[in-house]
Amino acid sequence: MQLSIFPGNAARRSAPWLRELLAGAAGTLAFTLALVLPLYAAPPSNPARSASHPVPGLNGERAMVFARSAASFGPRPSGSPAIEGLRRFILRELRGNGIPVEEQRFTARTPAGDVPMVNLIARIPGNSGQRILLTGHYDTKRIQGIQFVGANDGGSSTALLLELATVLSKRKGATGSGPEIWIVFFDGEEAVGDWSETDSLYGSRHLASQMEREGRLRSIRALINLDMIGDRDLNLVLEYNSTAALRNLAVEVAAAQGHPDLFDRHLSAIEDDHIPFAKLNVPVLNLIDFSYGPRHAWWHSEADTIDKLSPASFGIVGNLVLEIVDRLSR
Ligand code: 1BN
Ligand code: ZN
Repeated sequence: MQLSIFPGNAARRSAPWLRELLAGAAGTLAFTLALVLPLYAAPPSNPARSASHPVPGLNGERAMVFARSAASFGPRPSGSPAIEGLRRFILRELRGNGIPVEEQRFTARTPAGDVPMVNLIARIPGNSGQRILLTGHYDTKRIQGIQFVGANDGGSSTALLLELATVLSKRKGATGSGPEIWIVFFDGEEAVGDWSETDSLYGSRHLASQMEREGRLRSIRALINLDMIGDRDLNLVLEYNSTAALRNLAVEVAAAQGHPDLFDRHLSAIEDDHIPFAKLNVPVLNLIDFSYGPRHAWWHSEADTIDKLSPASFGIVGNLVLEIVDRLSR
């Protein structure tokens, strides 16, 4: 097996930027440990694989390696050198797998002044005229006085989107039938100051208003947003702002895949990157685990580190998303 600084195709690149090298070295150590520790290296226990609708290829361990790499860049607020390093990592992974990616640059007016931001949009072709958007954020909240690395909050969405892009590009590559799949890495999900309608969701607000201007919203069959889905103690919010039909579909698919208790029983509203699209009547589904640690204490804290995540959680959410995409593509 190949040992590398970065997983996948990035390993074959030369002379990376120093920060990436340092960050990558941490990834190498972790990846090496994964190889020598049999318990860690064991395949994820993933009932979805053996359930009625197997989805070959989704690899929770690989997503875990991506999350470790993302977190190893350290705090990655919008406009920072660290988020630029992660962006280059994401671009190398996607382009190295032959997936075209657009860098959508814009300037966000924030309470701390103008901040340059970049959404990354990977496109997997489809010929039905419809689109499914799989989205998540790759920035982390700037929190003064602590080393907030956002392994789950920012890292897990980045990681699972990378894994889904890899799997979907291989699965759909041959035919290109069905909807076009966009894998969108949003910048600026986090508020710079206190969360408000104008200080949050910069990247998703930018893409939603651009698509509205261009008359492209009607082509979106669904937008599925992922956030904080790597929690080793996984349970997902039954999210109020999500479109009821998609929320019900997610619950039904989770049960069919052997996870009848994956979702909460009661509805809770969470503001996240699906909101700007929901406001424009796009069908949306927000998949988020919002009970992170005892009394949610790991959220936006120094405790949001890679040891709180598990490959099994990535496997469960990844297979759930793939099956929903399949059903919406029929
Ligand atoms: C999710 C992760 N969010 C921020 N980091 C969105 C959010 C903001 C959720 C405020 C609840 C409250
Ligand atoms: Zn956050």
